[in-house]
Amino acid sequence: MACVSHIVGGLLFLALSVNAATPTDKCMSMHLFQATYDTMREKAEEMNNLVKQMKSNLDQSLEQECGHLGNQAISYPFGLKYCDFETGMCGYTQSSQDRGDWVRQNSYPDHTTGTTLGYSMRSYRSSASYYSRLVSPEFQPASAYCVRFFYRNPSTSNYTGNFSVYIEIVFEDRIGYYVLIDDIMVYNAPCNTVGIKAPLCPSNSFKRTDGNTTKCYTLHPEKLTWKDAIKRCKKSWPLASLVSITSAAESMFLTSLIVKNTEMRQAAALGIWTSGNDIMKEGSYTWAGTNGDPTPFTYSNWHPGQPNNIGGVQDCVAIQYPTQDFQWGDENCGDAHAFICEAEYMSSPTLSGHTPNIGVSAIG
Ligand SMILES: [Ca+2]
Ligand SMILES: [Ca+2]
Ligand SMILES: [Ca+2]
Repeated sequence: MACVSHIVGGLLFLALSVNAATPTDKCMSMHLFQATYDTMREKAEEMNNLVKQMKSNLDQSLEQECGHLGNQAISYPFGLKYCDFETGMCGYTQSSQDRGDWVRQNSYPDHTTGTTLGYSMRSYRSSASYYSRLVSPEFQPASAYCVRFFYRNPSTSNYTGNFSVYIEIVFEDRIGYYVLIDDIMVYNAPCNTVGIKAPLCPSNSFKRTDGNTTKCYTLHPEKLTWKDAIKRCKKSWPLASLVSITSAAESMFLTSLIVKNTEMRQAAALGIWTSGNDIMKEGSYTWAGTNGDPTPFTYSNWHPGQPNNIGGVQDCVAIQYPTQDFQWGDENCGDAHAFICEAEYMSSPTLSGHTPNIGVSAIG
């Protein structure tokens, strides 16, 4: 009670003193309060940056001493350094001179999984007056580099400004809204190198051409969770993903592959992961897709009664029911199943937005 009286008294005193003060006194105290507020805010920001810097240093030492955080030291061709930001920052850091900060987040869908199961880097909401920069680690010296990454500005309003990328490599947001960065690929070779511009399908893959599009598929009887299966697909080619089945013809092609493979045929009784999911919105199914842009279903082959979202936790689509045309069911994304990966050849020899050594592909 004494405390409440004190607060009430304090408030009364404040009100009285403001009423009684001359305009000059009033302005002095308001300036004083403004200065205190600014100092405290600055301290809070400094503290926040310090904690993030410490976390980033920890990530870096972990990476140097315990291997690549994102992909457990996978060796890619062409000296590719790939970061999917799933388990760390792979040595990317926030510039200490900047006011705005980048954070590893999953409140917006990422590019790796096309869902909020995956992580991407989100810039601070910076403006033309200050920077928000994400800086790469040093790369091996090379005569040419190819840099490929995905970015999206999730704002629905019409913000203006610049989003610049320098060869050092610095991601600098001055748009006035968040920018998400994900799946950064830096190759020690020009972007038009065969195998960088488009995937070299693994020797054990199966090719299918439909119009201008050629895809290659690989069969994986080993059982992984849905997200780990996507990450496994990306080991062969960062733009590969779990299979998206967009037509009856593609479904039949996959069925023909499964029935010829004993392990896959047996795995189908429990389920074979596709990229289909309703993680973002219950009952609204999309393919994660090889371009990371979720695509709504235009074709489906559900088993009668499926999807039934049993227990409220079935958000990922599996090929099941081998005796009934390999119809689909929804399963718990955390369960481990066999899976099929897919990679798409680029149909056009020139990628839009590409200059010889810097490749930029946009999502969103
Ligand atoms: Ca990611
Ligand atoms: Ca569901
Ligand atoms: Ca189900």
